[in-house]
Amino acid sequence: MERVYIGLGSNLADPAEQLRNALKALGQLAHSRLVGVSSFYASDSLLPGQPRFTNAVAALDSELEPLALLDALQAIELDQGRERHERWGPRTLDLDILLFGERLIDEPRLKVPHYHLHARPFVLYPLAELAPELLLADGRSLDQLLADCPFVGLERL
Ligand code: A4P
Ligand code: MG
Repeated sequence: MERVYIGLGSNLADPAEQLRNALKALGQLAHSRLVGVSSFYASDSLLPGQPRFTNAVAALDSELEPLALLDALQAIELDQGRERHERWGPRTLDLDILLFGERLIDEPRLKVPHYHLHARPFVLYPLAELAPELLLADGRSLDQLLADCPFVGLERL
């Protein structure tokens, strides 16, 4: 079993519903147990001209290997994308593996820690709810990252 942190993001018309559906799917993943979910946070998109995002972080204990988990997350993304496609256009559910135990992974399909982790408030603040004492493999603490990443533009829902 390894502790995995997953970043969830959506900017569809009802992003919170997207996140709730994704969390339901994560709760049903084989060989895994959903052990924590942060609050939901709203913030403007980093890409100009896009609707606001809703983001959250989930903690999962999993026996899956990293690439098997990535496959499962991409299946969830596709599933919800396809479901919503006719009504709201392209898929906008994003599931990112932020951390996978202590592992450092550098494969074409999978880089862990995810680059979203280090400077994005909509990742760091929800993560801090679940793992305030977290230490990264490079020796930095989550506290240090938070100190360099002010709670600006983030709305806790
Ligand atoms: N991949 C590599 N490492 C990982 C990992 N650790 N976890 C690969 C998940 N996937 C990983 O993913 C592209 C490829 O990354 C995958 O096929 C996988 O093999 P994707 O989901 O299609 O693309 P993405 O995640 O949308 O791309 P990217 O570059 O992460 O997008 P951005 O630039 O981060 O934009 N603003 C707010 N407020 N909140 C947001 O969540 N998100 C974006 C997404 C922009 N602005 C935002 C937010
Ligand atoms: Mg992604």
